[in-house]
Amino acid sequence: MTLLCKTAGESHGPCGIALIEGLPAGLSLDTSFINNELKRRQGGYGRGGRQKIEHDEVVFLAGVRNGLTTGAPLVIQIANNDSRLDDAETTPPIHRPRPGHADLAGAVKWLTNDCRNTLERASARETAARTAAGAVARCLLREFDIEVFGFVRAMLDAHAPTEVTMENWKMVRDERDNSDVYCPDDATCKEIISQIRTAKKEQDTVGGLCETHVFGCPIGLGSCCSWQEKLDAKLAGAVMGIQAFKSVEIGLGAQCGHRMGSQVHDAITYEANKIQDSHFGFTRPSNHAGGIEGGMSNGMPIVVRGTMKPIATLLQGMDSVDLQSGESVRSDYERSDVCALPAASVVMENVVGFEIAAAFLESFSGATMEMVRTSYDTYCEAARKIIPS
Ligand code: EPS
Repeated sequence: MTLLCKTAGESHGPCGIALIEGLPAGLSLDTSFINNELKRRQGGYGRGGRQKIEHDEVVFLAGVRNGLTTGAPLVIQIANNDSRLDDAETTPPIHRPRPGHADLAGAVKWLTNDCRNTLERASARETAARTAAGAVARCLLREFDIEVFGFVRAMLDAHAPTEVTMENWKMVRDERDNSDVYCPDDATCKEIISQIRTAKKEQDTVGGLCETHVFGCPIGLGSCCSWQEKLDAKLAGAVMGIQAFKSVEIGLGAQCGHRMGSQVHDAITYEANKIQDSHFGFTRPSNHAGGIEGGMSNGMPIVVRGTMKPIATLLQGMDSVDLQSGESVRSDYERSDVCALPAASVVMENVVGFEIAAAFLESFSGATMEMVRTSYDTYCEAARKIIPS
């Protein structure tokens, strides 16, 4: 069964919901891990007042019994403390669309001059539910020693030089966790914090670049057979689907267009003594492909980067049009964040995790975790015999 997730909920409605279909029965859900991802998503320097009100935690409404999935659709609820959708005084109609937000396109699409319904659903509040769903999927990945790690790589001209490898990533993760902006490099953190401060002072906003690495993927997730099954295409869709993301890259990404083939492709080596690893002994001295070739994982770490544009709600406003009068006005302002890049890095880490889990279950399906395990083990055993010994 295909692993699917739908979310529902308005930013100031009673709750956010995620419905996940296609999980095998018997998966143990690590609630403290899932809640910790939600907590990290709420954090990061640059957030506005809303996160002081919310305390995101999952409630499993369906599909779980005694901490184990049942195989039935799983429903997660995350309560909104700031629930006031029907209160016209605190949640008034919005007639002055914010450039860069969904306001104008949504108002026209749903044939209204009130942007409220659009912005409530377009809000990045939705990413709480998506993060929780991704963290659930990562509980499955961890059973197979597949780990996902995301962080903030860059903002404006500040760019962390940190190299992330299979060997050092846990140490880099500790550095990230000690940083207010989820960036593992100290000097870059300071620059990023100063840029967020400047943006705040100037009533402006700022975005940046997030990066996610996946370790331990076996060779062969995804498929080259049809474009719908390509792992890179799925990852790109998932990351581009995060509010405010405007570009996605795998490995070298756009740099591929600036190099010759010999400087892009990763030579193949075989190390029989590493046959037990998830790459089955097929190693690479470089990873420009970002762990994906022909739409399939190639055994190297998967590396995805996503760019978040600056948040569209500017305290200084921008030139816009009043949808009631047609007059030129400044755009509306609602309480918002100056920068949600650290939070976005957590969202990205988890949506990437979800797609990897979906591809994993596509390859190794089963009604129960035991059946998935058997399918995975059978595959690994056969893959280790590709080169006759
Ligand atoms: C958002 C506006 C702000 C953010 C929100 C995304 O909400 P509010 O208007 O209630 O202050 O805080 O993000 C979240 C609530 C969240 O949990 O990430 C927007 O317009 O996208």
